[in-house]
Amino acid sequence: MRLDVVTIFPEYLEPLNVSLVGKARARGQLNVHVHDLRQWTYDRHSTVDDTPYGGGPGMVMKTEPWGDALDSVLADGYETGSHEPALVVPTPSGRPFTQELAVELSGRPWLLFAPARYEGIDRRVIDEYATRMPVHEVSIGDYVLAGGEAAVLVITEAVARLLPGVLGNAESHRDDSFAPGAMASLLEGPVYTKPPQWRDRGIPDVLLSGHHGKIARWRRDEALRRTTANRPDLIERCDPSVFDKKDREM
Ligand code: 6GU
Repeated sequence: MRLDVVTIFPEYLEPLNVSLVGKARARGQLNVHVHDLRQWTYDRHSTVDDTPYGGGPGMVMKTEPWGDALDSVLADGYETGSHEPALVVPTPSGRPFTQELAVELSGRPWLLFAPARYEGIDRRVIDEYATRMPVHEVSIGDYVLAGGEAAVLVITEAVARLLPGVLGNAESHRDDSFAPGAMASLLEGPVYTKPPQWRDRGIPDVLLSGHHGKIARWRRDEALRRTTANRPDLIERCDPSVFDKKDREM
């Protein structure tokens, strides 16, 4: 998969060299290019923003740098054999980013990220590229960040770990909270590892019982308990048929 990020803060994307995404790059599973938007400004001050038409607070990112940047990055990608780009525009006004969208994006050969600072990018840029490729305007949650760069890191990590061969164990994401169908979309319960005794704390006996049926039942009870406490909306959204009699006894 090829990833391009156009940003006024290329250093903000340094974490893409680290950990899972960094390793995927080193192995050649991800081909990442970070570009400085100011490369595509031609005035003395490298201006990327201006005041909004219609008035109001803040600044709007200008059409020309974004248009020239995206054209240039697209031309380079096509020349080097990439195809079918999708444009991802992180914005608090976008559709919620979900595991389902992460799965969809992980199936594409080429993602182009356009994170904005300030009040956003002039609408004409998004409308223009939407005539040429799928555009996903996505929000990573109901809070406001100073810019979309942190969201690019979030989305990239969620997508990269779904690529074939990136996670060591292909089973690792089967039971993920939010994986389509996994544990009927319940949150995952608590986990434990050695030592069996730490300070005055042990681990639940059932996990040492070797009884796989009881362990599975315990894990599901814990998942239900945690989901009810932290995300009652997920329980509401479940098809009632996913609950069995023992669930209802909780
Ligand atoms: Cl994607 N961008 C910004 N600036 N703020 C956000 C966001 C994105 N998602 C939630 N808040």
